Amino acid sequence: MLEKAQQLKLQFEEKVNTAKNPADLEQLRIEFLGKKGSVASLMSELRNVPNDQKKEAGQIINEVKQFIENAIKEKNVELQKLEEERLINAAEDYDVTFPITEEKGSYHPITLVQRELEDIFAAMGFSIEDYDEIVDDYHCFEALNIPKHHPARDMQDTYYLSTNQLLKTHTSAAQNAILKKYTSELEADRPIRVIFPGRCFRNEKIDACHENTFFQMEGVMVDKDISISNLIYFMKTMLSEVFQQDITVRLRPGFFPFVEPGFELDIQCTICGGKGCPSCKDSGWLELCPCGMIHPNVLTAGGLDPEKYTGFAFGLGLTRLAMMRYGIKDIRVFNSCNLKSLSQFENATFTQPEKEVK
Ligand code: FA5
Repeated sequence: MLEKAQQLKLQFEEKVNTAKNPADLEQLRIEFLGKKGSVASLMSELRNVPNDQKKEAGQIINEVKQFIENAIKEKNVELQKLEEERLINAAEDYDVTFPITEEKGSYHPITLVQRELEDIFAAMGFSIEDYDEIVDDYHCFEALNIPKHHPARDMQDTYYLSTNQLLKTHTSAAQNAILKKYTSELEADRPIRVIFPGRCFRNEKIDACHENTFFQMEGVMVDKDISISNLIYFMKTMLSEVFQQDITVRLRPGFFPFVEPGFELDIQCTICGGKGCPSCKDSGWLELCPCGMIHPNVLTAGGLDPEKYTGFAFGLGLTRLAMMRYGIKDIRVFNSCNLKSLSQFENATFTQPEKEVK
């Protein structure tokens, strides 16, 4: 046993000197100290050693094991040091006088609002899904009961690509895929509850409340007997959670081919408190969350029986919600890359009307 242990030690010493980096060393560790490694196999041979020699043989093996463990540790320190030196030598532009800054990055205000909403909806049992930004006509329009002549399909509104595809104009473009993906929920007697935030693109004239790239958050809920009351409950809960206090909203009829009936949920402008300003185009209100009961044709296109199931959908304007949430007067700030403006919201609470945020 002594001979075998010494042989193992020699074998290890030879190999450890050839290790060039931490990965080689890890290989060695596994080879010698792993569960099926050489030390373990030597240990298993202890059972063949006569009882009166077992103790001494065990000690010898343990000493070799200890030796290998220590040698690996030492070699590791040596290799790490060499690696650091290699990196320093390789960095041609390495500047030792470069100031070390403690400045931290921050989340974009839209990310903050999106995460807040995701938490609120997740607490109400909603799943969160992501969807493509490049879609086809079927998903963006046809599956949503949007007829061929509808103005939304106009080149004026939609960015078409040479591949016959288009940039998603609204998050509703994911509805069909989501309904199909979650059919199993209904089969298991559970409602479909999903939100799917995303970036949208429209060929819009840009002003204080319109961008050509903005974010929406869509949500759908489908089950037996879902009604407008469910829709209103979820909208109210969501808004009171986001703003953490009463805000004034109004619901008015709205037309979207994919819902029937459809509504526009407007929020009183929190920048001017309803008096009228450029952020709300002087109306005192901002269109925030169109919604409605999912049209039977949309349910059918999604593979669901409209005789059996009903549901609601909403398409929240996430960028506009962030404006109201943080008192940002001009939507163009969001895509401005102006870090000074964008980094001040991480710890912000709801901004009261008239409170200025530069
Ligand atoms: C839609 O996009 C529908 N897909 C919403 C919907 C979903 C209705 C489900 C019914 C059921 P609309 O075009 O109104 O609707 O846009 C929804 C929201 O996105 C608007 O209320 C607004 O808050 C925001 N939005 C729309 N266009 C812009 C834009 N150019 N810049 C910033 N936000 C915008």
